[in-house]
Amino acid sequence: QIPTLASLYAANKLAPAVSPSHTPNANFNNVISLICNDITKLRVDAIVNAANETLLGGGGVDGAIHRAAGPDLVEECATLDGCDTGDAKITKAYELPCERVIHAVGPIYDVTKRLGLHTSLLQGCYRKSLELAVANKCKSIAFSALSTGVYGYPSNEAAEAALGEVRKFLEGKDGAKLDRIVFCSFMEKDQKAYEEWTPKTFPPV
Ligand code: AR6
Repeated sequence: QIPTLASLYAANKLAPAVSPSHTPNANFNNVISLICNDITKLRVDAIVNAANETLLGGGGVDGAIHRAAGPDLVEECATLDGCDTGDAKITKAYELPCERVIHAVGPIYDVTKRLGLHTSLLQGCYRKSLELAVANKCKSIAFSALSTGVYGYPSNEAAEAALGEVRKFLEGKDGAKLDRIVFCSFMEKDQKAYEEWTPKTFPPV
């Protein structure tokens, strides 16, 4: 039975820390939700940051997450020795309403496309983030739209790659260990891309 979005809010599974101005607008296979909101407000087990290889903070969603988490976050990040593109590392969440932050380093589109590596690197971020979530007993995870800001990845291509990789994970051996995967957009172009690609990737049964 598919839980209603209202019941998820009531169960605190997908509750923004402040009154939501948007509710999730899709719910496929009982796991996938879309939301257009500030990811720092989501009270899920883990949120996924669009970081850079230093893991020491930056602009965009990375800046927002570090500002909301407080200075302890960058201190922990500094102990991690950076992170390769296509990979991810996990930290505590400090003053954020979620429990953990997964810092994924998405590919810079132009550079990696020239090498033909853009898709596999972006998908690597999603796969590694899901693996880290499961390894750390997180049941719910919210992704920012990795690489689609400063790193220049076109929203449609990114949504297709992200959803495809998540579907693969859900069909794999650990697929049942997560009960909520949220794609958290911030700009309309990304929201539109997820609204287009979610039903294509998870056709209604
Ligand atoms: N909540 C959710 N999504 C957001 C928020 C927010 N508060 N703010 C922005 N976004 P970007 P990238 C969306 O540029 O392209 C940083 O400086 C935004 O609309 O943050 O992976 C890092 O340190 C976009 O869809 O990350 C790296 O140096 C998405 O987050 C570099 O930027 C990602 O945009 C990474 O570039």
